[in-house]
Amino acid sequence: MQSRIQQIQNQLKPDTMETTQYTFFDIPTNSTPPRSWSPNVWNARAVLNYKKVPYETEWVEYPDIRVRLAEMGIPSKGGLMPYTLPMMRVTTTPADGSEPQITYLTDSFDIAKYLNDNHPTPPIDFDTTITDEAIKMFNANLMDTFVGLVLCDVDLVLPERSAAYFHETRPKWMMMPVKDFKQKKINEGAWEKMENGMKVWVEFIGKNGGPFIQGEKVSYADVKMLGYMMWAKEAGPRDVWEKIEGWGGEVLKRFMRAFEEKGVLNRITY
Ligand SMILES: N[C@@H](CCC(=O)N[C@@H](CS)C(=O)NCC(=O)O)C(=O)O
Repeated sequence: MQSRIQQIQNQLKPDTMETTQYTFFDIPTNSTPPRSWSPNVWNARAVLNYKKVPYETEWVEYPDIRVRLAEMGIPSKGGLMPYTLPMMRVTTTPADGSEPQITYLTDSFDIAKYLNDNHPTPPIDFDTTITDEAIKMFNANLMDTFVGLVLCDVDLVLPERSAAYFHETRPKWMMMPVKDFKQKKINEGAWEKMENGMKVWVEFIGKNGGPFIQGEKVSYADVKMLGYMMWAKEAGPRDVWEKIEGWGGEVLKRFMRAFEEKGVLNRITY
C-alpha cells in the first residue's frame, strides 16, 4: 500500500495532474503588435487579466472569424453575425494523458462567468440587477453616440482586409454607408448627447464613492463599462477619447486607474 506521503507526491507530479489551457480569440488592430479594441472582447479579456490566469491569444481578422470558427466545428449562430469573437478554447488534458477534452465558449458573458466559477479569486460580483441597471443606463444614454462617434471610425485602426469587411457588412444594418450613418448621428446631436450621457455615466459609476459602481467591489457591470471605455480609447478617433476623458473627469480617471492597478489593462497585445 502507498503511504499517504507517496500518494500526495504522486498527485503533485506534473505528469499526473490534469492541465487546462486557454486560447483566447481576439480581433487585431493594424498596429504591431496588434491591440485588443472590441468592447465585447474586453468583457472577457478583462476577466482573464483580472484573474491573472495564463492564456494565449490568437488574432483572427474579421473576414476570417467565420472560417476559423467553422473549421473548429463551432455551430453558426445564424443571422447577420453567425460567428463572433471573443471565443475561448478550453483544452483539458486528463491526468492519465488520455485524449484532451476541448470546449469552446463563444460568448463574452459565458467566458467571464466560466472564469469566475473556475477561478474564484479575486472575485467578481455577477449580480444581475447591477449589470442590468448599468447596461440599461449605458444603452439609454450613450450607446447611440458610441455607435455614431466610435464604431463608425473603427476601420481606421483595422487591418486592410478587416476594414474592407467592416465596410461591406455594417451598411447592411445601418441601411446606408458608414460615413453617411456617422454624419446622420452627428446631425442628430451625437456630441451633445455624448456629453450629457457622460454626466449620467459619471453619476452612476461614482454613486458609491468609486472607483467602481459598488465602491471597492468589482462587478461584471464594471467590466462591461470598462469594455465600452476601452472601445473608445483603443478604436475611436483620438479627439473622441479626449472628449470622453474630459467629460468623465476624476470618476473616469479613478475607474480606469483602479482597473490598471489590478493588472486588468496590462495584457492588451498578447
Ligand atoms: N454577444 C456576443 C457579441 C460579440 C460580437 O458582436 N462580436 C463582434 C465583434 S465586436 C464580432 O465578432 N463580429 C463578427 C462579424 O461582424 O462578422 C459577445 O458578447 O460575445
